[in-house]
Amino acid sequence: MALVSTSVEASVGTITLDHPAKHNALSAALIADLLEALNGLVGAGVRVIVLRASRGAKVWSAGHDVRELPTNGRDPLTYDDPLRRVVRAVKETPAPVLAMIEGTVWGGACELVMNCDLVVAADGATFALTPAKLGVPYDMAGVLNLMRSVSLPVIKEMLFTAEPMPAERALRLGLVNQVVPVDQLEAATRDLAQKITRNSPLVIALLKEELHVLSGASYLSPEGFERIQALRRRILDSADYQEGIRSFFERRAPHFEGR
Ligand code: YXS
Repeated sequence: MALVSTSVEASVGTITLDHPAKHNALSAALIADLLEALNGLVGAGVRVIVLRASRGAKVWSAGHDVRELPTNGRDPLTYDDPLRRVVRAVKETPAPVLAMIEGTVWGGACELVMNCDLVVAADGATFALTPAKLGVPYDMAGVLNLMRSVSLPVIKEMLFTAEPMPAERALRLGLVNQVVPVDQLEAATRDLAQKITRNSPLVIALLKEELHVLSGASYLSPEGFERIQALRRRILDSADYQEGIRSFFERRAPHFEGR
């Protein structure tokens, strides 16, 4: 069963996350369907892609599938992991990807949304970055993706507190482009998409790639890379990492001991 559905109307392709039983958790299976849908819409020549959840969703996406967070010491966020692949795909798709947000967005899904090209949110939406709550040693590619979306103090607050940020505040901080009443969400997203489809798709694809390449022009020494990987490895081997995941399944607050 496909965990996403797609549609095309007037050069705008729409991908709907459609696994409500698991709150659209970004499992490997859902991401495989999402990547296939993205490729299909690019092949169909759409000029804008809207990424949404089903109408009325209380949770847009619950983030990385916690059941797929390895507890055997393997790193859950390496280059070829599903979350890394889908965030790259969204950033590299020539057509702009508009995230249309209704409900709550968690963890890796927040990174996915923050790396879409534009975000239109309903006024009840929230955005939560959860590595510190779950004890997950987020990876550098992910942190870099987040750093580019808002200022350092804002991303530190979101990461250190893991608290959901309301859409209105996200708008003031530049994390989203528009916040509208939920009954105007589809019309506002469609209107924004149509304004884009009227302009040159070649130039828009070039501008998107120029912004992607130039925003990524930052230097990291090999020694700096290795040092951070060593820090992440220690956390993957820590009791806190196991505690974070166990607390989710036991539906209780985690008790981290810093070891
Ligand atoms: O018990 P069943 O089988 O019905 O399944 C439950 C949940 O286990 C499942 N579910 C998830 N399964 C895998 N991964 C998830 N992230 C996930 N979230 C939910 O969906 C079924 C219904 O969930 P339930 O009963 O909790 O629904 P609720 O309405 O009471 O609460 C909705 C949420 C979203 C508040 C709650 O499900 C929740 O807090 N989910 C986890 C949100 C979160 O912390 N996500 C971050 C995942 S880790 C991640 O993205 C990165 C690796 S990181 O952490 O580093 O950012």
